Amino acid sequence: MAVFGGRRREDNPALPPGQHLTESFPVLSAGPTPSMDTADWEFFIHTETGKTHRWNWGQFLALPSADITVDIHCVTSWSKLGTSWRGVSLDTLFAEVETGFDFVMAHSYGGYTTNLPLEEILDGKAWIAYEYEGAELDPEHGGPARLLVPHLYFWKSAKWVRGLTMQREDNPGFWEEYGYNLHGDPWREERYS
Ligand SMILES: Nc1nc2c(c(=O)[nH]1)N[C@H]1C(S)=C(S)[C@@H](COP(=O)(O)O)O[C@H]1N2
Ligand SMILES: [Mo]
Repeated sequence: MAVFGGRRREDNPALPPGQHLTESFPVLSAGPTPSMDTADWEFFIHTETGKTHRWNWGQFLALPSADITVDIHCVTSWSKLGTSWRGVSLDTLFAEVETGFDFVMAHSYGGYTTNLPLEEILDGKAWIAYEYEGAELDPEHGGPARLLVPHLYFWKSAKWVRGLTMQREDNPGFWEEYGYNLHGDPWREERYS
C-alpha cells in the first residue's frame, strides 16, 4: 500500500482544533437576508455619552480602505483559508470616538446582535467589509457590508451590520444568549459557554 507524503488536511497548522477545511463558502443565517439599498444604509457608533457617530454609504466608501486576506472559522467546524476582502478598519471608524466602555454590541439590519470586547476589534483586528474576492459583497454573505473579525469564530462577524453600541458590561448578543461563548477564540475552542 502506498504511503502518501504530505499532511492530512486536518493536520494543517492553519486549522484551529476541531476544524476542517472547506473550499465552498457556506451561508449561515439565522433569518432571512434583509434587502438593503445603499441609499438607505448607514453605520453608527453610539457611545455612553449619548453621542452617535454616523456614516452614510458615500461617507463610508470615502474612508481609507484595506485589502485583507484572512482565514475564517465557523463554530459549526468549517474553516476557509485565505479569504480576501476589502473593508474599512474599525481603527478608522473609532478614530474620533471617545468612550470609557470596554465592550461593544454589534447590531445588524434584520435584528441580529453579537457582543465583543472593544480591544478585540481595534489595532488592526477587525473591519467593516464591503467586497469579497474583488466583487461587491453578496447579500447572503452580509452585503452591502458586514463586520469581519477573523480571529474569532465567524458568528462574531455580523452580516448586514448597522452599527455598534458601546456597553459597560459584556452583555450577550443573539447566539451568546443561546449558549455560545461570550468571547469565541477558535484557537482555544471557546465554542460554548
Ligand atoms: N446578521 C447576521 N450575521 C451573521 C449571522 C446571522 O445569522 N445574521 N450568522 C453568523 C454566523 S453563525 C456565521 S458562521 C457567519 C456566516 O457568514 P456567511 O454566511 O457569510 O458564511 O455569519 C455570522 N453573522
Ligand atoms: Mo456560525
